[in-house]
Amino acid sequence: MITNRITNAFATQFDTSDPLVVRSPGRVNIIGEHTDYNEGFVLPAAIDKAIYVAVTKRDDEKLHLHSVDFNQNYVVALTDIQPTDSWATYILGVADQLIKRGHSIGGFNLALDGDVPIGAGLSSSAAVECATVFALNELFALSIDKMEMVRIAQKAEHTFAGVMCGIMDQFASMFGKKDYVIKLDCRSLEYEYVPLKLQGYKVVLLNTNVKHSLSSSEYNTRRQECEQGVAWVKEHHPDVKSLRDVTLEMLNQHVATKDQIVYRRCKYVVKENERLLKGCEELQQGNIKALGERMFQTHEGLSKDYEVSCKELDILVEAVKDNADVLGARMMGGGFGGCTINLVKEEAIEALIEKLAKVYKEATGLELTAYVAQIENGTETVTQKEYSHV
Ligand code: GAF
Repeated sequence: MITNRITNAFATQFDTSDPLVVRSPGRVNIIGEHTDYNEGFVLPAAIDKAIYVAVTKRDDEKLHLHSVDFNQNYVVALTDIQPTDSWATYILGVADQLIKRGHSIGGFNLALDGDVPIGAGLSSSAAVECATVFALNELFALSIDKMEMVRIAQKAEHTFAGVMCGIMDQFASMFGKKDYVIKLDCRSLEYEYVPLKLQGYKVVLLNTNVKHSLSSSEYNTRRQECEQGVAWVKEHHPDVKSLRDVTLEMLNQHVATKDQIVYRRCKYVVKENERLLKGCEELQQGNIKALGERMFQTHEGLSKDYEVSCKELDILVEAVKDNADVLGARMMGGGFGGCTINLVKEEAIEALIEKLAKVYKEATGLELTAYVAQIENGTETVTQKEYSHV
């Protein structure tokens, strides 16, 4: 168990026991991709793969960090925190945000472990940030509410990882609820828990096991392209603040004439918001077949218009398109690698994975990894009882 492993590693590294242990999960997103930073809607859920941190206070003003996975240490003074290109940057980013926002923290020991695959589009970085901010909030009794913790985690990603992400990943990790997806309005931050009732179908994640290096630079470029589209519409409609307020008609009139690439990006986002609202209604009505079809449409848009897919993801979606046991499939998260999310009939999962692994290997030479995702609670403290192995 990871909780045992992390507490053992903690005791070995820091020569002290009984740390506070916090678990923060990765996430899936059923539909609503690249809509969060456009003030649209998303439909994510926290899953049963999670990051764990174990923390204790130190008497000095230093941060002593240890990654169990990498078997590496990182030590820095509180006054000297800088971004790095290692796993430590997400933790340092959170500490930096806390300090900048005037929260009083001292030195601490922190061990990091977990089973969220890195680079799989399941938001391992958001999970590290959320686990860290939650743990430090407890450790130093900072009284920060959950929504503010989400903002701190998101800002850490912007400033220390350089990805100008929206709020979805950190929100889902922090606010997840067992067996529910979250319909989040990324403009007002109002949210609703919707039961994920899949009637004999399961959420299956197929990991391409690739992460193309473009992912963060292209992500930031997409954000700018959307902002450009909004700026052009705004010249004629001053009330428009984001793509949330934009219609296809506005895009046809004011953006298509200026730049076809920006037009296609914006068109995808406007349509995706519509798909999410309809797809969420369908989920609530139990019409998951219709929701599944929308997932295929989302993939088409992400691949052709938003251009954040890649050969490996397209192969996996194409391979299940005409399979009666798969209601829907699409790439998930930022893109350029990572996982596809699939709604698959429970009895058919094993055979499907076996078949796809062969197809994928033949087409790409790569191994396919598959997970059946369970929907779990968001960030929480792991009690002493849960991790004690005596
Ligand atoms: C990444 C980002 F971190 C999210 O904010 C979101 O934009 C997602 O890509 C795409 O929907 O996971």
